Amino acid sequence: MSKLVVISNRTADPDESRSGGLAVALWSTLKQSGGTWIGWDGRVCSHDNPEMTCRRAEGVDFFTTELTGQEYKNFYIGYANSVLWPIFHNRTDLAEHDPEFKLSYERTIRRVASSCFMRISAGDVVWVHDYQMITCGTELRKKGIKNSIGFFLHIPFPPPELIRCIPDHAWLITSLLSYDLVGFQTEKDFQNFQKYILNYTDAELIGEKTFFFKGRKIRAGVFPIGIDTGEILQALESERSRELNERFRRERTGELIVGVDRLDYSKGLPQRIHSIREFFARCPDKKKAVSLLQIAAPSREKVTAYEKLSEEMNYLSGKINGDLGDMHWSPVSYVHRNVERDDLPVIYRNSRVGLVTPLCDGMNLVAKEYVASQDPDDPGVLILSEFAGAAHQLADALLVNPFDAGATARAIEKALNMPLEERKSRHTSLMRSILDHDVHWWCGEFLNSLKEQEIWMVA
Ligand code: ADQ
Repeated sequence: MSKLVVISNRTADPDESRSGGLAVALWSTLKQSGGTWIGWDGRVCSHDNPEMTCRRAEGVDFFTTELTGQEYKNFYIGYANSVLWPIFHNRTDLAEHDPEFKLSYERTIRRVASSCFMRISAGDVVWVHDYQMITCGTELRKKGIKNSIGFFLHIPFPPPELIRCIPDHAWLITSLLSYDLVGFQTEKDFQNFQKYILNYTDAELIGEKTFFFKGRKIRAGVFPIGIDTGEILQALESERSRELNERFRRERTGELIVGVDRLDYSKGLPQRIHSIREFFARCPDKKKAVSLLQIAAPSREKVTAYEKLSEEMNYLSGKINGDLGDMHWSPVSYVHRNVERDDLPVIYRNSRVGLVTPLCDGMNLVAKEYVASQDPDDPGVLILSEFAGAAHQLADALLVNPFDAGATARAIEKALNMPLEERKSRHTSLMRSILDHDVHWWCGEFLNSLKEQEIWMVA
């Protein structure tokens, strides 16, 4: 029987609450469809021959590998997160170019692809995910895999001028043409991809979002990722949530603004603290009546830029509290850790404003989770960066430019003063979009498009 084989850098750990949009979305998907999930287990081994280990949980076969110390340093910290992530997020200034990084990326993916090869049977549908795995399709094809292989990019695809900053960019991006279907979060990402392909490769455009390259047809498509709304409603009804909700009601005074992110420079966290400071300068009467709860999950702590961001956030949150707070009130509660996933919906529901202000983001699931967690009879207001992919779908949020602290401060003021009727009508419209395009819709759309794509070879 044919199965779905998912390949991504990290797999989810079914026993652990993990932050990270890809793991959250794929776990929801695979729990429903069943299949195989291949990826890194998050550990680094002390020898040079890591093996795949197998485990079955909730109908999913997990095949995971450790990374060697060199792979961790040069593939994961190096090429994936010190070259590709910053450049794809418009931060060429943070990119570090060491030739060893690229070699390690190539070697690591070749090793992972060899392990995958043994687990793929005829008829299986293979779905590769994200920037850490771009060249996996090429490696699988080299091994003779003829199955349908799809690729989904969770992060933005930047304009060609940025891609060109990557040494040997043609090698990297041409690898995307070894897939049968390449999926993006937004139309803008697709347009950037198309511009690159038509200007820097020999591929031809032969139809709408369809390219021809070396005897094969490659389709591209836009598949904005969604959330599992059922999981959120279920979490809200649990005993644990009821207790947490009770605690919120007992202990919190005043209105809460919430931010939930991985601690990543793409998420605009320092700018968010500046906008909160600006808000209190603009609305001094709101002091003691409003505060920001910023939950920031530790992420990629071995990458220098993330270490610096962590220090900056410690400084900024301490400084605003020192400058504006008093013995009974702090403008910002900064929580630098993962929180239990099931607790997030209650935290969102108890927050009058969801402040989601990334500087650059493929989609942003927190924006959707915040809306889906609200009480429809008394919903909170979403403030959303116009630079998040989610802004293309959630036009009824208060859209802001996160670089403009004054504009964000004005949006916070507007959100806190918004009449109930307007909150309800915005919430209804946002919910409609979130329900119509949830994670199961996303997965179904992508896999149906992949299955429809007959593998078209020129004799
Ligand atoms: P991320 O950059 O990780 O995802 P996002 O889409 O917001 O960003 O997903 C983060 C997920 O982790 C959310 O489900 C959130 O609830 C959870 N999370 C965040 N902080 C947490 C914390 N402190 N404790 C517990 N859970 C936490 C990447 C891309 C995004 C894209 C997703 C999915 O960068 O643009 O939306 O993949 O494609």
